[in-house]
Amino acid sequence: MVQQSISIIRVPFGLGAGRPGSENGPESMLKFGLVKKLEGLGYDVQADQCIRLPQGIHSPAGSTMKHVQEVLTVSGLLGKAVGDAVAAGHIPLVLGGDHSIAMGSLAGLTGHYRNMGVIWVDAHSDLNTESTSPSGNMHGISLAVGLGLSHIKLRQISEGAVALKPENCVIIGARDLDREEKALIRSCGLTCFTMHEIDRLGIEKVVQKALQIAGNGTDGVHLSFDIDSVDPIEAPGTGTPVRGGLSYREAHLSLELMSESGLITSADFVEVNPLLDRNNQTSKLAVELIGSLFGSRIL
Ligand code: HAR
Ligand code: MN
Ligand code: MN
Ligand code: MN
Repeated sequence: MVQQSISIIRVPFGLGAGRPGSENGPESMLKFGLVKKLEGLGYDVQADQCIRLPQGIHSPAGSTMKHVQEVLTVSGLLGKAVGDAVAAGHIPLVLGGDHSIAMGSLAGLTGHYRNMGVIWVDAHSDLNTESTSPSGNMHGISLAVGLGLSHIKLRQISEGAVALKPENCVIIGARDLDREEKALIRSCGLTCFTMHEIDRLGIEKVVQKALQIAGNGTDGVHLSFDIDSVDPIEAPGTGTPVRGGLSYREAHLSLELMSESGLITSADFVEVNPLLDRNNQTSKLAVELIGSLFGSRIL
């Protein structure tokens, strides 16, 4: 059997979040053994790629959204790197950084996967737009950008990118939604499994349904995993923690089921903030969870 290759793409960028620290996420995940873990699972791992904001990129002051130029520049570079990884036959694994970088992943990926499904695991829905964002933080609009609901379009980030179809997009783990985000979720046609549905149905059913929706007629499924989906008891090192999240086992089981499905063709792991962490618990958890996605099992 041919050995599968994973291209790890580090994105030490945190200007899309409201507080600093997530730019240190990639180094921290690598420091706690990510490459060894993936190699131990049988993959050929490329870990040399790092997307940095070039000097001299600054957004004009006074606009409602913060650091738009910085986010778009990094996203453009990331889109190119992700597209190259897919073209080379590798699985792109993007390490954030804050969740605004998902715009770059989606832009790069949809150039190849024209009908891509997305599973967005997050305490939030990241469905604000320029006109509804309460914070001006770009990490709160990234899924809206992916769906073509923002003024910012994927095709201005990467040439040839196309908007996601809401009927193939699923959010899992939501528990902090702004008013306009709720209205959008009800009207736009995507599926949102909040913590309420997880409590009622169980995480196994929820993930199975999610895989069915994201995999239905699509040519790839991208997992965008925001570590704040996990309960802050397990993942305190993140900028916008919200209580009542996925348990340690629910988080692992979600990724184990996605792994078993064989449907996931790329992934982001974002919002790990080492500055806010306790004993590196969150970075270590992220490494473990990535392991589960790529086939690590208890027995
Ligand atoms: N909904 C809020 C906003 O748009 C909070 C976004 C929280 N940030 C994230 N995204 N970590 O998942 O500002
Ligand atoms: Mn997010
Ligand atoms: Mn979040
Ligand atoms: Mn809120």
